[in-house]
Amino acid sequence: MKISIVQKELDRRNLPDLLVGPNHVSINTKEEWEKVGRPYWKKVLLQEEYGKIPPVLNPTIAIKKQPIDFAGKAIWEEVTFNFQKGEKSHKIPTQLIYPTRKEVAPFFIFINFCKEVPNKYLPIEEIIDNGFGVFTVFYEDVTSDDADFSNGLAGLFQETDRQGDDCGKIMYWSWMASRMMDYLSMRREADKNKIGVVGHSRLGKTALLTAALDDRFCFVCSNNSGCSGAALSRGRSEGGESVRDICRQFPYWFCPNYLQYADKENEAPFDQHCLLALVAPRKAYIGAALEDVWADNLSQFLNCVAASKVWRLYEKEGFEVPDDLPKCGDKFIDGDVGFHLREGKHYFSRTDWLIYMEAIQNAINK
Ligand code: GTR
Repeated sequence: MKISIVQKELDRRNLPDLLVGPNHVSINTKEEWEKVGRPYWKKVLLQEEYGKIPPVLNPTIAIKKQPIDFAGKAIWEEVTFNFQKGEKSHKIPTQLIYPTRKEVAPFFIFINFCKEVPNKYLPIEEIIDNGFGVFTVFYEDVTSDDADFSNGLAGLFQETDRQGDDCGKIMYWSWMASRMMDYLSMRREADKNKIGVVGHSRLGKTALLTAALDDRFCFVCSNNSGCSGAALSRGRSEGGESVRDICRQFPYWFCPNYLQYADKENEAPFDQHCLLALVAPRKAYIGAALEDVWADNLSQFLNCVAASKVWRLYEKEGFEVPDDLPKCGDKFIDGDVGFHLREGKHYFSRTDWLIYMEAIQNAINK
């Protein structure tokens, strides 16, 4: 891959070297990556940005069949998870929808902003018509999107005021996606080697974190995730969200340790390529929108290039891209890392869904 223009832009970012582990040890093979590099970057990101992973709880499950809908094309079940910890418990309803005409289907685990089915971000018919199933949860049923850690899952785990590497809300949403994976991988309707995680915006950050931590997910689609998601923080583009901006408005998404990097992203021992690289050698698709300046398209694109170093340890290309900076209409989905830049604003649109499904189908059929 010839990447001189792109490389120049990337060099300007001065990123921490992914292939240098603790005590300056260099990482040269996929075995060294798995033994040293991967655990090291995971530890850094948990300690400094997202917080510790809450321990696994095994829920009890209740299933309520919904009437066959969507022109008879889909079966729909409400699956309620009941988590119990000591005296406390919390119930989370999720929706499982899969094609009637297929015995097993590839699946999206979708952490969503909306509760109803279908909804503006969840085009059930397009998903079913493309042969996929979807297992979705409304994120605030997991825990609220604010600084209150006494409700939902957070209320089960966080007993005192948060400090240090106590996790933020993104980690709770992500934890739930992994519990949905526990369940879905036992269902015969799901092809368990073809389950991915998808989310938009703050939930695109959540999706990326989920796939980074849980290698049962064979792909991730991180839509318009921007700062603290797919976008590199160092050298951000004009108008892009900074670590200071996000920590001021949404400190509760992260662990308290992250706040020290406001205006100091250049001093952080990590950048967001460390997160994306943890997905290797699986598939990662990053979606951007032209008018979504806040999510910093160039920094999301450059991350795809930077993180590909780790895919190459697996003798995979990672991101396959011509030597040019991204422009509207670009759709690079042939590699293990994909990126598209569509027209329009910050949104999870049909266009994004169709591109992700095309990318995944191509990968599955290769
Ligand atoms: C913005 C936030 C972004 C993005 C977005 C969203 O206000 O600054 O990082 O996550 O919200 O989740 O809708």
